[in-house]
Amino acid sequence: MRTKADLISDVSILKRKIRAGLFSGVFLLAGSGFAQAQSPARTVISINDHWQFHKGRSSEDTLQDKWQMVQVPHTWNALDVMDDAPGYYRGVGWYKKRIAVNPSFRDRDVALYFEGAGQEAEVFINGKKAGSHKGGYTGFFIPATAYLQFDGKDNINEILVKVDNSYNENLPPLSADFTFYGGLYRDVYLVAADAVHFSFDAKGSQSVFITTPLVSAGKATIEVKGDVSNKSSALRKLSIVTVLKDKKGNQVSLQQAKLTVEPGKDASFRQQMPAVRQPRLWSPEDPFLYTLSISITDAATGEKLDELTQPVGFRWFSFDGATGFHLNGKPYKLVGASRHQDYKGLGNAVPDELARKDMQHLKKMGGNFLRVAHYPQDPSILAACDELGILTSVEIPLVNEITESEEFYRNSLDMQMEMIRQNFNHPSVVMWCHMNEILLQGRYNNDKPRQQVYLKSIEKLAQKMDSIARKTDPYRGTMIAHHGDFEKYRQAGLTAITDVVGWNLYSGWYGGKMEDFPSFLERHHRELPNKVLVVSEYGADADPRIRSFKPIKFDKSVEYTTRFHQYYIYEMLKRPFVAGAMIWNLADFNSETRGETMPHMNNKGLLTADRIAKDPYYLYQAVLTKEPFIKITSSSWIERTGIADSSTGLCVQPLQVTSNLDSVELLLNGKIIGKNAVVESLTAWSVPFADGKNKILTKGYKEGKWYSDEMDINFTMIPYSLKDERYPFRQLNVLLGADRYYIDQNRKQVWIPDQPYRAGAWGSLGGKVFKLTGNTRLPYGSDRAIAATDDDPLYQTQQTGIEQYKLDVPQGTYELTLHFAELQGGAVKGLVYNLENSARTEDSTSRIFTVLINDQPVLENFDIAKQYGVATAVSKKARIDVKDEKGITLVFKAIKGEPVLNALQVVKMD
Ligand code: GCB
Ligand code: CA
Repeated sequence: MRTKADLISDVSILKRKIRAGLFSGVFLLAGSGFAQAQSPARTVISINDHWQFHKGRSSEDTLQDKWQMVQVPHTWNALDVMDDAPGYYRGVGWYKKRIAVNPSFRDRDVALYFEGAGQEAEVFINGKKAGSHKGGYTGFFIPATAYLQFDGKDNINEILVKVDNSYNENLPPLSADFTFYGGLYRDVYLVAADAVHFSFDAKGSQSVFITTPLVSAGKATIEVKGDVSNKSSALRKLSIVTVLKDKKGNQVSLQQAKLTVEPGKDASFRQQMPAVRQPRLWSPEDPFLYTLSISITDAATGEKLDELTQPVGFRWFSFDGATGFHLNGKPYKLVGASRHQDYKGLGNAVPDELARKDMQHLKKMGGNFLRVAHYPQDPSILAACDELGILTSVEIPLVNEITESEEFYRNSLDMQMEMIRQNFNHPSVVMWCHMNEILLQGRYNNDKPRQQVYLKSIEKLAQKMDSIARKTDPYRGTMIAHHGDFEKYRQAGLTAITDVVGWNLYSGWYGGKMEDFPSFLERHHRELPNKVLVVSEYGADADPRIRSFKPIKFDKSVEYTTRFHQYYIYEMLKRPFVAGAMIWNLADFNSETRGETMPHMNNKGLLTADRIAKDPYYLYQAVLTKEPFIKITSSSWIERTGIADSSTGLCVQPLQVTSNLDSVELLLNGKIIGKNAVVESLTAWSVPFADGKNKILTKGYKEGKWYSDEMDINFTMIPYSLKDERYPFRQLNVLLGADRYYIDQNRKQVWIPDQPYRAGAWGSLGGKVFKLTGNTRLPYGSDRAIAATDDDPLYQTQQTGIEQYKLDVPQGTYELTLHFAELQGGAVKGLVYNLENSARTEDSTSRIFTVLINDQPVLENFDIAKQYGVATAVSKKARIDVKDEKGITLVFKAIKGEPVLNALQVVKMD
């Protein structure tokens, strides 16, 4: 991985693009998150612009140049989570801004609304503390009236926000496979309401709660509850008027109720709306939304004092241990993904447009479900799910472990209540989830009695959360997501608590083999037949730059992961008792502590971190969409390379197509290669590629129509013999000790696996593929992040004990680059997700060697670790004139230990 400076330009370009509207698709929403349509009764306006920001303990660092102008959404961790230095800033940041408040707001009740601040916030208005909030993933009001200046030239007010993302043992999340970004990373609003208004809820909701207790095809009932505040000094007689309208604006139900509120007090109301006959039901296929407008009017004058609009979707659902999930009376398999909220270059400070786009990607794939994991996300996400017809579960970040303290419990329960109240009215939500893999970070392993106490504390907390969820919201299901240790969770009592039991399963990735997956499902069904089963996570990493024709577990190739998903989804589709399949994850996301081929990233996304589809995305599109679908799976792999066959001069490589048609054909440059049956949504051909452009067309037929996909593949042929006149030798890029291809996206170069030296061609002599001793997970190479490069996979594999490298190139001038990294030695931090204990101290290997190029010593007494450190990229470039028929020979002479070579590139210069 590289350093900050390189990244800054990317981020600012992206930000500029976003501001220039490049990403703003047309997308109109009824109630898009927190913001409300303006009404004379309530003004809601963002105050995202022109904040002054600085990092540090004290706000008194007032040196002007320390403050930097930023726009909200903002995080201070957009860059430092990607650099080579371990860790990221977890501390205090200050945001300061002056706002002019409309003089007319003098008679109103004003509050600030923060959609989210990571992870704790204190808000000061004109120098006085106005409020605070704990927890990075839910919104909160800061009542502001008492602190603001409304008059004359003093109506300029200073807002100062202290935000803190330091570790706090009493605040979830404590540890997790994602980054705990700091900052004001979601929208901030100013809300000005009449003195009488729907309460500024201490739990951050709109104080209006809609339920639909009975829904059928024939009729739907609606109940509305809420809270009203009277900040005026008089007793107020009010009427609450609730109107439900369909999409065309026709009124379908109306209710009014009287409410009297004492001065300075709050009062609650509850209304039963007249039932709606023959409601148009909400479903993924037809996400029909009604709009509920609820207003407070003065009973005497009829003046409208406040008004809110909320979406209403009529649907009913149920869960069943044998038959899974049912929506509107029909069995309904939930298939979708989880989403983290960050985006390439932006951290978690992502504008609403990009959040909504994520939901469009999920919908387009055919997904009908979003697991909002591992924490509540921006309000625009659930608003988009309501609109698009994506069912959801939402959870709080109780991940891996808990702290057994009253404060931790209180913060957890507060978060849960905020989550439920803030997201209550979204028809898309069907489950509240309490925890994720809470037993992963085992504690007290050497003190069993203490461990029992810890496990009891977790069970008690889970029980409590479950009963609170049921009481607060009787119409939704509850869930906990566990990791794949069946016995552990059952014994801890955690599988008995919720309606839905989620399992995060990774057989065939972190451990075991894919075939263990169905037996786990069967075991659950046998032993917990009444518990609804969802696979709350499954997935495998696909680094979009890594391809393999011999895919193997943990090689990070897109091909392995495509096969993994094909296997998993079909095993789940076969079993009606599996209610849901939740892919981990919709998009690649940041996890600062991770190493592997793309350090700091979790590559299990169906999309890249900038939302480019990887092969498994298309596979799901074929599996899930009803309309005929056909797609060249690896359509993003445009630059290919390979070695020519000695007789034909062509290079045969597989090409995969995903489709929901029964059979499809493949044509290369207009000539039929073959017609294949599609098996479980995939099929492949061996395609004889020629040097240069190869036109690929695939097509299939259904009910009188052809469906097709096409692409051009640029193939760079490597001659079988380097002196073959048909393909004048140009360039060769070789990865040693690897069975995979690496696509360097910046330089548009493809690196191919090494071969043992073959006369007339090229290859290594002596040595063996580097494999970490005692590691059962990695097929070859190391998973350590490599410093000083973006091309980590170039350096993560090597040939150890190499004696020679020979290239039988024709005469000419060449540039030869040798890439090295010492892969072993020192302490390696473990990653708890790798289940087997990956933390280790590796024996340091000392190696000193000399490299000769055509008998000339070019690297003498080369000691990689000593000169550059372990896991650091080193490249050495040399120019060579080949004047005879002997080509290039590299000789590696051991002085101490074994010589190594990680990658090699040779380019013909003339
Ligand atoms: C899990 C965790 C999730 C991780 C995922 C992974 O089980 O719940 O937070 O990101 O595995 O990729 O390891
Ligand atoms: Ca937002």
